[in-house]
Amino acid sequence: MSLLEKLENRTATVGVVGLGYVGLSLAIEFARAGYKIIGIDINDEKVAKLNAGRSYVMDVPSDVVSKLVAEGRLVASSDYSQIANMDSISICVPTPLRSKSKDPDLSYILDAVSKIRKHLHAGQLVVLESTTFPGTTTEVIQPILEESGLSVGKDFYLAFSPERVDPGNVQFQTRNIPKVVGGVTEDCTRHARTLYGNCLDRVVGVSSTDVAEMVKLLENTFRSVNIGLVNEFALLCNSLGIDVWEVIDAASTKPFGFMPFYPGPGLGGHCIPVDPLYLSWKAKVNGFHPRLIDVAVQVNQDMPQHIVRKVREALKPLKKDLKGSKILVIGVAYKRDTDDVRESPALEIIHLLDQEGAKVEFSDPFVRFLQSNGSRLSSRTLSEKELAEADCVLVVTDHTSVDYELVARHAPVVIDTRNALKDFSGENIHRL
Ligand code: SAJ
Repeated sequence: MSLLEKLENRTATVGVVGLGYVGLSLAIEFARAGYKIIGIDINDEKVAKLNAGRSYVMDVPSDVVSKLVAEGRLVASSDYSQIANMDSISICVPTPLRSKSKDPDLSYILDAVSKIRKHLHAGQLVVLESTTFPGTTTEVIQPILEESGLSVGKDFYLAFSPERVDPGNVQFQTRNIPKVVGGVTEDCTRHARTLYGNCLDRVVGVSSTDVAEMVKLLENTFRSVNIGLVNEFALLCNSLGIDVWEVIDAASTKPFGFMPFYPGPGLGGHCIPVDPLYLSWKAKVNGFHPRLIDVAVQVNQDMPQHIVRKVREALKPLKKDLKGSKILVIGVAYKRDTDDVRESPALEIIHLLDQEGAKVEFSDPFVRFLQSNGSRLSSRTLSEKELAEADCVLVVTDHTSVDYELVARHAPVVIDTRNALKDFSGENIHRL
């Protein structure tokens, strides 16, 4: 039986490499569609948890995992030789930035693909899902896999399909988020579309892996640039004494041609601050300077410094300077109602305040501890006492569960970077 037939009749054994919030969610959808799943991860703890029927991903319930494991439909391993038993392999490993140069870090992809190559055989489909710059699939992955002596489009099939998982989003989950798929050849696209089409509500085929890689980068660069625009708009409104939040709310009444974005203390998360830099890196390598992308990244990266300036300004009437002042930061996660602090602007803001000699504490219902400048801060319980003892309170993340009325009443000065205190007024409240 051909690979295409096995993919069509769901007798294929499907592999997922990288069992994080993307890979595990995808593995569950493949299993639900009837395929037998082998998951590969280098983290033995994750492998053990999954084989014990337990999930570690917020959007994947443990009872779903335990049922599939009990039925023998889902097995996890850290042994890459299992690749030989798979008919298709979807790669869902991280694509961060190098810490110093801020250039793309493909080390996770290269590690996974070089291990896959050792066990690759004719009749397999490989799909890369990790967000990356256009050209990665054909210029980086394909040559490594063809070192096996196998040829793409003839012996094995290769495609790119960007992940669009939005952790915590209850409306859009892996199954009902349209999936873009682009293959190296038409036959590659056909094989990938057959697999994903059997599992997900909608598959969108595109003409190449480059287009598929670029689609995801456009999606997230669109957000980065629009957030940069609205952050600059906030600074402009600030200088004109205009309430930017009121302007955005009123502009949002336009039923077409406008999409609201909101200013904030900066850009966090592992997608939006990263993806545009993958794109601009590739552009520059090809001699194109994407000015708009880079300027937006800079505006967003400068927001923490702007926030620290606002704290300094707010302390002046109290005859206080940052040095020695006690600052209470409310919310350190990168966005509301999540415990994820990756790239959170709060980390940069706390670092800058530390450098100015301020004494910084934080309170976040989702985050218990924070490493800052070598010391470990623990989340304070929000109380009248905590608020009153601070010289300045800084709302960085607008978690919905926080009692903002308490903050408005008892904070001597509060700088609200998220309009979380929109229902309250007072001389002590300073908005972005
Ligand atoms: N942010 C603003 N103003 C805004 C929107 C976001 O300052 O108007 C900030 C957030 O506070 C956060 C950062 O930008 O610090 C990123 O926020 P995000 O809402 O873009 O959330 P992410 O990072 O979880 O982005 C993911 C992306 N999903 C994928 O890459 C698969 C993105 O494409 C989604 O649009 C986004 O989730 C989403 O809509 O939730």
